[in-house]
Amino acid sequence: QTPWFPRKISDLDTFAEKVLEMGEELSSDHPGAQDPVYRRRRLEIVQLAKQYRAGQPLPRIEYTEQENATWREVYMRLRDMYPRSACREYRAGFALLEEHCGYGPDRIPQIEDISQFLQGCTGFTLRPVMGLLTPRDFLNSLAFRVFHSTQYIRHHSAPFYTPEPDCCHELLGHVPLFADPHFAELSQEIGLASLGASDEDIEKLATIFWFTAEFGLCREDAGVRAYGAGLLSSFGELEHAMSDTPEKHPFEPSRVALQKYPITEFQPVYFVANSFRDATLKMREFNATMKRPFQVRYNPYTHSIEVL
Ligand code: H2B
Ligand code: FE
Repeated sequence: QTPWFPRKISDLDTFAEKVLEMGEELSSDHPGAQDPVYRRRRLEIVQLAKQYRAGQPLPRIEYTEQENATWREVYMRLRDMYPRSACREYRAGFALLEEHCGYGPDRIPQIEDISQFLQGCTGFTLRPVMGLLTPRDFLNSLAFRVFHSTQYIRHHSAPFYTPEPDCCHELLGHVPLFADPHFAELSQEIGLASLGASDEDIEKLATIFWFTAEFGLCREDAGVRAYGAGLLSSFGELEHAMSDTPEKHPFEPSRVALQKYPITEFQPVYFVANSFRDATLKMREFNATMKRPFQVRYNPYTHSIEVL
């Protein structure tokens, strides 16, 4: 029996209250777990995500001086590394965001502005989210070119660490690449494959997502560069990934899908794509090998999934 999957963009509203952990509560190892002011603030922000419905403007958050200061610290440190570590498409997207969406060291940009801008680049839009979604829900939304973005920021006591996605990870790690048409296509390709997929196939696709959108490397004339958000939002791991310490293998979906990985340490293995275009074509071939008794197509005019 085929697992349920969203057919129209408003179906994504059903994910709003379904978060894996740290939705409204923090785990005990979160740097903000013992700080009541932080917890109250985070709760205030995630409540807006919980109430959000498709089609509404995204919540605007008036960030505090302390929140903007944490952003500044992360931003300055990472921005210095992008010229020699980030891939060309990332740097192009980042420059556009600086120009059009208020990216800069002084304050946290607003996801409403970013979403409007990305929509004009690739049709990608953002939705606010309370925390970690299940891999199935998260991947399903990519089929609609929708990316779920948290809006709270990590705790100020640990600006270079977060155990959960926060706005630094989303806005500095993920967002710039959604301005690139080929990366957008690669992301949607993974999303479309996840619709109604078996649990086993979801695990494979989540692993592929991990080694592309989160920790992917790509080849350029100048050498190997990063495009994964987990690298581009963490200067420690970005440095590690650029070094000769980890193993690097060519991106091959059937091989990547079976690779085990640690989630709390630097990755010992990375995969290098030749280009987003090439990775998309390889994904398409891989997806054709997955058994699913139907085909799907996204209709951008109606924002809905057609089942063939
Ligand atoms: N949820 C949220 N909110 N952000 C993510 O980046 C994310 C997620 N990543 N759920 C997913 C899981 C990813 O690690 C894969 C697909 O498992
Ligand atoms: Fe991420």
